[in-house]
Amino acid sequence: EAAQPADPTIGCEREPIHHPGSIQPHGHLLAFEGKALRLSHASAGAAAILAAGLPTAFGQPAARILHGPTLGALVDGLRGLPELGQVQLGRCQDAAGQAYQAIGHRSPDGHVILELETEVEAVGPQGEATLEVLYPGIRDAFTRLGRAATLEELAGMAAATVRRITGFDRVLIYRFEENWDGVVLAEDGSGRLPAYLGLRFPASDIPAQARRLYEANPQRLIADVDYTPVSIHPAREGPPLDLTQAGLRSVSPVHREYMRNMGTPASMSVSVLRGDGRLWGLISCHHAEPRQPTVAARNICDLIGQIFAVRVAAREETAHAEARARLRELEGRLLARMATATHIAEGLLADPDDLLGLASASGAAVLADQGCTLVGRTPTEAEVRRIGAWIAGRGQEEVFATAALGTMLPGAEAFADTASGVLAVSISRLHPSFVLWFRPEVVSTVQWGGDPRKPQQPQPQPERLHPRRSFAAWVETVRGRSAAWTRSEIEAARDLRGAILGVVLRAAEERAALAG
Ligand code: BLA
Repeated sequence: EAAQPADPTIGCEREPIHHPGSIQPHGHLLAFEGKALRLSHASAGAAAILAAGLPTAFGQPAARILHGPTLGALVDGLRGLPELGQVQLGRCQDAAGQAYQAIGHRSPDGHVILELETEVEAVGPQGEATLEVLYPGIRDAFTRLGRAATLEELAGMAAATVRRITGFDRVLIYRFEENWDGVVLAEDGSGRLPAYLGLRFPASDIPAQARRLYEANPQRLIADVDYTPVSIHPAREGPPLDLTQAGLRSVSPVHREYMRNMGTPASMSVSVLRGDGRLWGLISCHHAEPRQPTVAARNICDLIGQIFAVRVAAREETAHAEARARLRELEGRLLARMATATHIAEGLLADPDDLLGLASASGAAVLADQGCTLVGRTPTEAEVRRIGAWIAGRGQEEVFATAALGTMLPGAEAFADTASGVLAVSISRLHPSFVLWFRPEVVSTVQWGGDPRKPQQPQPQPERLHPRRSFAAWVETVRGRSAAWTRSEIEAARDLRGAILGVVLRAAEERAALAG
């Protein structure tokens, strides 16, 4: 196993996984620098493909050391690489007749990197995995993904499609929550590995730097967890090569231990990105034995991941737009009443259902001009005033929203049954005045894939971090939380605030005009 920095103060997130100094053994890696593409790094054993041995080949131009009918042809491809992205440079063979798939890219630290992935005999359904053969199936998947009625159905189709193409034993659609915990939304499996559908995993299972890496590079494969890492030798001393975009990059030993604990000798994942490039989730595949899907099959999975991401984004946008349209109607009615009422509160409360409906709340309150009016299920007036004063004390927030007030305001557990969830907008720039909406506690159970309080196990080797050992479902009862406030509800509350401030301002101006 490659020696990793053994500093006990280095947490999971500090491990520099983008420059491990080694690769997985299913190929060779060469790095070149400068205009002449002089060899600057080579993985151990890469001499098998070079016209000169190491270290003689170091510093020599690519054109001189990549020889033979197929390897020589790669040089033009390397010269023409774009700034970003991997380029498939085709199939090639070394002198011994071993076949490779060649992939080139420019690394963030300015090297031209050539990866030669050992070609595998395609087994199972992916034996047919060329674009020509698979194109009808991909087209079909595209169409079906567009017709899915629910997100779960859409995710299930994506999982089944990826499994059909790759033959992995288990394919999961894994979605990140707001706090980066993850939930298995859909699953398709052969039955050889345990089912994880519906389980939740803590954020620490995929630390922040790994998530950033997966935003930058959407594909990864661990073909055999028990591999021996192959060192990358540099021509001279220097910072380690940046392997952010390299497919052969050796993976974190902590994660390899995690995979062994999970009983998954092979793992492949594809990033699902949001429109803004942030990680939405992963398509995560496992096999009960080592498995190296072909480059073509993996690229098709990458494409499926992208199609899936576009469909997810479209669904989310449509749902949001529909909800906004519905809430705008309510906003319009509330506004019309406020415009004719003597007091804003009077206008807001004329039809309590409209005020409650704006945020799908079970209770609401208007705190303004010393008055406090309550509708629906709310805490007592004294408690509502206390909540208002506490929010005012937090400073100049236009909108405040929480689904777990009890975790923020001491003593709020006492009224969890009416106000675990609070959404509030301030409606005066001068006085602490608010419209507040309340939601009751919804006691729920979360099924975790193993006890999340033990992301790291007691350590037999204290100098190394270890992932937890058990992934047996572990049920937690969650109290003190309401249903979450949606983006459309929060936006509607913000709009209402703007309208109220407009009405107040106009009224003040009118009074001033009368007085003048
Ligand atoms: C990476 N952790 C990962 C990856 C996954 C998970 C999918 C991406 C690599 C891959 O595709 O295998 C986690 N795998 C899961 C989860 C499920 C799954 C949640 O199947 C659920 C079904 N992991 C820990 C702890 C640490 C840790 C305590 O549990 C840190 C000390 C680290 N996980 C860790 C690291 C990586 C990782 C460093 C990056 C591996 C790499 O790309 O080098």
